[in-house]
Amino acid sequence: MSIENEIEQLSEQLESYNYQYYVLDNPSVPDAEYDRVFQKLLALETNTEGHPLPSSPTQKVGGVALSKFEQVTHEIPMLSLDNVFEAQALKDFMKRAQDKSTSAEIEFCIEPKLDGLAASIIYENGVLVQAATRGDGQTGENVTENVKTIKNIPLKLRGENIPARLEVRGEVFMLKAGFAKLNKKLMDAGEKPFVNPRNAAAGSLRQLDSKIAASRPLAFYCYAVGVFDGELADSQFARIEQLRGWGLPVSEEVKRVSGEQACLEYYQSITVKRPNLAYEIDGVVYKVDNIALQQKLGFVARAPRWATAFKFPAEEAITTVENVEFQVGRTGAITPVAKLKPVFVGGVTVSNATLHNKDEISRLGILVGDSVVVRRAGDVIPQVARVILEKRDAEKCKAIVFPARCPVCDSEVERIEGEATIRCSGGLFCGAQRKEAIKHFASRKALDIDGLGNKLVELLVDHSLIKSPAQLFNLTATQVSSLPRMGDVSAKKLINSLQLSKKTTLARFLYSLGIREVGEATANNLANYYKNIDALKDASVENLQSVSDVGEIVAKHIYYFFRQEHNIEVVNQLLDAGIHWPEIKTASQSELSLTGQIFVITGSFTRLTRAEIKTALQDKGAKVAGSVSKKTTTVIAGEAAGSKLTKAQELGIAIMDEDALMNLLNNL
Ligand code: D41
Repeated sequence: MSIENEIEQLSEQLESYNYQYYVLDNPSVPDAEYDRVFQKLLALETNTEGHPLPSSPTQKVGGVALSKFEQVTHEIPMLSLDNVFEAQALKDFMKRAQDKSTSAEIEFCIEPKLDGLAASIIYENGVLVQAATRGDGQTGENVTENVKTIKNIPLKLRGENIPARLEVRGEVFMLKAGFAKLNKKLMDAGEKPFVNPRNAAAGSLRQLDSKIAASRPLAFYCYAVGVFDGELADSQFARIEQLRGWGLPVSEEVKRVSGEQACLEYYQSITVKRPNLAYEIDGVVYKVDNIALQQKLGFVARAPRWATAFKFPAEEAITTVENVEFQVGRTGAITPVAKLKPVFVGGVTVSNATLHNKDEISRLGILVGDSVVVRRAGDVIPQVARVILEKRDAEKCKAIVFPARCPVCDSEVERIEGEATIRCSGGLFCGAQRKEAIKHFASRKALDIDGLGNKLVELLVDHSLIKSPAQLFNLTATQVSSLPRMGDVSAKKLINSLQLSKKTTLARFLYSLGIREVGEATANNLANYYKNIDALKDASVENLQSVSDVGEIVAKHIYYFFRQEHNIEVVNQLLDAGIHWPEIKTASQSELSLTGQIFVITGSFTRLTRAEIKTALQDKGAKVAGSVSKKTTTVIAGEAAGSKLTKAQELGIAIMDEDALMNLLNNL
């Protein structure tokens, strides 16, 4: 085969891979195979006898750097699009179109309004020869080199009956995910991030260095035809389908419908879909579908009378920060909330916006009194997008001061180093955390109060029957049966299970207190280590860290918890209510025969769970670690043990299977 033929064949192969991947979104070969063919083609093209085809896929990676963009005059001006903001204005538009038609109900082609920038691409004999921005509609900039690098734009069209000359028009935009990644990359490199995907798309398309443009996650969807030489279908929708057939990218959301009702339904359904779309849209475009009717309608000024955009309500608005308050969440996290001068944005009046945490506040550099841009996208909580520094009146602005005590219960606020969030340390005591704390207290792994589910806890708190877990034990059957949907029988049952739940274990009790980061396993370890609550209460941060699995952060949470007067009060109230547990006996030296040994458990077991094995070993004084090191004494290896077993073998550490373990435990 000649070099030319081979180049042609490989180019076609890669084009087909690109089409499957970027247009059909259905990759046909692994990336490695693509790379292999790509490298092979590149080698042939750079060979002295070879030349790249004008539409070669190797052209898609960029390389040419320009000193400026050439001007391009559009052969047919690129019109603009009228906007409407209300359903009534849309109905008027449709009525005007309907009045020019003889058919009973005219059809509309509906497209999502992509939020990017308009561009024109010209194909000659199916090969991409020029791309330009819309500019002012008459002249734009020649961005051919950059557009060629956009992944879903074919350099060569496929299929039948391709017009000898074809200008497609559409929107260049950036996928939401790509935008987020790009901004992270820019910030990591100490550069300024883009404000939104549209600016990012515009900035990327106008890069003079096409290598940079190639690295930007741009995409393109067609929505119109400009110049063409040949036959095209007679409706907007059918033309879009034609373009799709030639391998050009078209939004999946383009639909054809009849009548006003269906048009409004589309708007509703796309509003719901909007947050889940991979790209930003800022409205819906309605186009009279029939081309003959389009021509009859003509255009006014620079916009066609046969198309209009129904824009979503603005998602950004400017207002001022009047104050910053601190909200306590159900888990104790304290969130700064900007109190705003009410402003209409995204279809609703907004007077609060979350500021998330300290890091976000520093990122924004926001002060009380600042003018800010508020953003509300879809149903998400309104956010402060940025501060308008030009509008800052330094005299009237105040720094945001974080509270030292919980605004709800006045407990001390916990600040963990390296964590942006601050938290109320009130736990069971804090009103904001009340419901969650009681739900947790009653849950299966805590006091396991039968019949006291989440719904009932909410009812009890909402009807002011209880404020704290301790008050559960003062409830009477009469009080409980007065609640909606509670009969005498279930009320009595609840009182009975409350009674039964008082007999528990120290581990369950510790877990039920809801100390941060103290889960079931840690509670178990603490109970086994301290044996009684007083010893735990008095333990230092350092001492707490000798407990298995307790590191500095957890130790600090525990220490803090027991330094809060009201937490001690809650614990005492619970003990006074009659909560008790069997004494944990202190093992004598002879029982602690595994003291000083470090075990690692790996694989799965048939007779005991891993948690049970761990407790059994710890009860005998052993430490159980999570990973194998030189310090490990023995590795207990069950079925399907993996890398830990291999490591133990490498380090020459003793290995015990399930039988040997059972032997050990039974004979200690
Ligand atoms: O998605 C869009 N942003 C979009 C823009 C679209 N789906 N269709 C459009 N159709 C037109 C006409 C009817 C004039 C061909 C447009 C635009 N124009 C447009 N975009 C920017 C200026 C004009």
